[in-house]
Amino acid sequence: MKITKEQFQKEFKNRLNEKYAMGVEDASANELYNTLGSMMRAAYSSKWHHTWKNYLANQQKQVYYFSIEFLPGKLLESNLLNMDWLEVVEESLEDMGIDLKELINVEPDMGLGNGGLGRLASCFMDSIASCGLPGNGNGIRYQYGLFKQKFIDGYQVELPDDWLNNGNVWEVRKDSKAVNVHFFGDVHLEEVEYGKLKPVYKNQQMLRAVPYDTGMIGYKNEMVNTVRLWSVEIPASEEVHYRSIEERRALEDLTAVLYPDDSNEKGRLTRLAQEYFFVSAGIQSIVRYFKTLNVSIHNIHEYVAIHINDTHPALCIPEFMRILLDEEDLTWEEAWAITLKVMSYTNHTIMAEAMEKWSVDMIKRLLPRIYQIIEEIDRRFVEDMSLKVYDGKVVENTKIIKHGEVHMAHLAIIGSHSINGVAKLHSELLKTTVLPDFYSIYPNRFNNKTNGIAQRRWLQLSNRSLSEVLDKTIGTTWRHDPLDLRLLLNYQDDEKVLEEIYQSKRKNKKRLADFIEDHSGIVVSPDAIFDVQIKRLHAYKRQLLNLMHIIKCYQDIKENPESKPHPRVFIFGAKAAPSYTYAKTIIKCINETAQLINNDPDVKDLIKIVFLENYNVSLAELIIPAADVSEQISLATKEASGTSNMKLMLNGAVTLATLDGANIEIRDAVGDENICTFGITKDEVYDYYQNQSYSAVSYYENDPVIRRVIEAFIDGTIPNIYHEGTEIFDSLIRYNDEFFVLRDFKSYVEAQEKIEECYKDQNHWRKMSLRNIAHAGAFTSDETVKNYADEIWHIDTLPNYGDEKGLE
Ligand code: CR1
Repeated sequence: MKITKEQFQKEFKNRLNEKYAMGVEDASANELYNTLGSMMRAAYSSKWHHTWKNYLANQQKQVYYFSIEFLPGKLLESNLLNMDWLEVVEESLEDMGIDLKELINVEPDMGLGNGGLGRLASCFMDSIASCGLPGNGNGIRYQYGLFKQKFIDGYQVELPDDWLNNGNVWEVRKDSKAVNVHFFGDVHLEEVEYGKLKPVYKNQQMLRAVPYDTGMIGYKNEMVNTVRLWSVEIPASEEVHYRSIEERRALEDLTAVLYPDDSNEKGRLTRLAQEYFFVSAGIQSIVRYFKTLNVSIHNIHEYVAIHINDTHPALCIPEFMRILLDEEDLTWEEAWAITLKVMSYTNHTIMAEAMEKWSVDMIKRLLPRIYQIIEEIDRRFVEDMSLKVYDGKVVENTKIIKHGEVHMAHLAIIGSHSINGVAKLHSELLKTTVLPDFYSIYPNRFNNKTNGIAQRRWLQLSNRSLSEVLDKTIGTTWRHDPLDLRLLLNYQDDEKVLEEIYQSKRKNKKRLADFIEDHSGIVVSPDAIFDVQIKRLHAYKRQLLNLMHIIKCYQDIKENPESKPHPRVFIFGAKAAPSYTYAKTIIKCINETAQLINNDPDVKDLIKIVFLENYNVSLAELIIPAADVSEQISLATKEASGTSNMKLMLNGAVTLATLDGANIEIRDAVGDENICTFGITKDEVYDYYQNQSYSAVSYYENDPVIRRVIEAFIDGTIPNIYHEGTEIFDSLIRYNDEFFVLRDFKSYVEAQEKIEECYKDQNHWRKMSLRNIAHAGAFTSDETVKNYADEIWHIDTLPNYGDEKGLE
């Protein structure tokens, strides 16, 4: 999609005039942003149309990625990059006296996800389009995204994220593609013709699902795929039933909010209804499209792959069965064989509380026909297993319905041909520890697909200065093929290159330091070590371990005022689920410790703590390029993969890591000498569990350093945390420190000392940093989605993709 400066400027002015009857000088940043966005959309719409026309003409097999979360962040800049418009637009706007950055600033950060899972889905969407693969997203158009976080007196306060307030230039409402979704009512099976049972419904509630499509533009390849997000409305025929505003509101609530909790939601019924709503709407629209191909429904698996991203869309399985059975008149056996070939599932966590279960009563009431189908899937599974060699215990452990609950992961596994984890260790644990019975039943279904990140957003766009150094040093091929970042290894002894990379890092640190000063009033020096932990606040991620180390450093300085550690800025970004009190307690403690340390003259600016509010994709784009140290310190076995570890490495940060999730693969890629690992291993963790031999209190009693740190929480050293400090103390000592923080404390401190030592030897540090960048190409989501495409979805690019980039 090429455009010249002259064309752009002319068209831009015309459009601004047409939209707002204004000239450039009178327009606000928002008006300019909307003008640019709508102009871009007009420009890629024909490619978008072409892309799906080509898929249709070739009867191309497509994947539909069902995810209850997508976390794209801002789209303006990445769309410009992928359209190959970025430079021309930047320069053209500048000629007109407009700074592109100001337009980027007014775009709302689209936050329809909680964290890693949603962001991964968005990286995949970018990569699928950029690799020319036929794939689409399917999700929910939440009216409110993940809450906005504010700190008041050090406490997290949640505010609504009304992101649609000023409209959304990227989406297209497709009224003609709306479908109806049914809830509640009574259902019974009637013999409509001899031997054929059909469901008959009474008193159902019908809702309208209206799709809003967003184009996913491939990187300079002229392809545009679709993410389809569904919004609820009241169908015209049903209007009479909902006369009061309250009644209407209750329905419209269905797609109003993203549940900001990965584990225990309130409003469970609404959440379950959300799950069915986007699943049913998505599958209906897939089947409707498939029918235009004029192919027998018996062959739908040759044209359609459906991916279940974590268990939230697991109802895909019974919903697809419902359509094949009730609407397409297939037999159970036929329908089941097809469903298995179509469905695949990714598990993203082994944390027990995040394993979804729904009460039988609730599913039965909300989705009576779907419940019948789940029951039948389960009945046949149990029958089948009992005929085979499996003992009763295996069957008991794997069935879908037990103790009045429906186990969604079991449904997803039984109904899919592929089950994958998101890093090598995690996939191994699924087989050996979390789901061993399923592994014994379906050994061939289990596989690994290590996560990846979109290097376009996480390097090309967010770190322009490093990108320029790379272009100058190793050429530009890395922009298409990130594995070429390896070429950088040829320059590890080149002082000039090392210096240039360092200067680019310093520039990014300066940019972040300015932001920190503007937003929190804290002054930090770009010459300090920027030590970064950015991720959701969760006990297993152990932000507490980080805080305890900071307190130790503080106590060391107080005790020994002459000590001269290298100055450090500890940077945090993290939201806690609103109902997760322990996580909120940790936020409060970090904030109060920051108050104490940042204002203590004895510290002489050797330590600063900065907890930036409202961590989101845009903030990550600012922090990551400025990081020196990447904190990946979860308890081994608990972090399925992590993806910020990959983003930070790609930007030259050195990882300080436990042997957890993808950290292990990062270590294998960069080698032991370019990463700092510490902490107990998975085997040690499981040994402790098995022998129940962990005693946190003994660390408290026997290690004076630990004792002094822990006491700071309760003895008034850190002010204003009377209750919170006690809660932390109790979690560690009374409740035996669930995530082995005290066990790993000493080795963490040692690892931190090693980091400091390496940093002080700048030449050494710069080499470590370079090697991290050079090896990060292995962690791109382009590679990850290609593996999904080949090994799970069995999809391919258009036959002529690459010559004509797949288009007419
Ligand atoms: C995991 O905790 C992983 C992402 C993406 C998260 C994290 O380690 O990188 O998924 N899981 O795979 C999650 O959000 C609900 O589960």
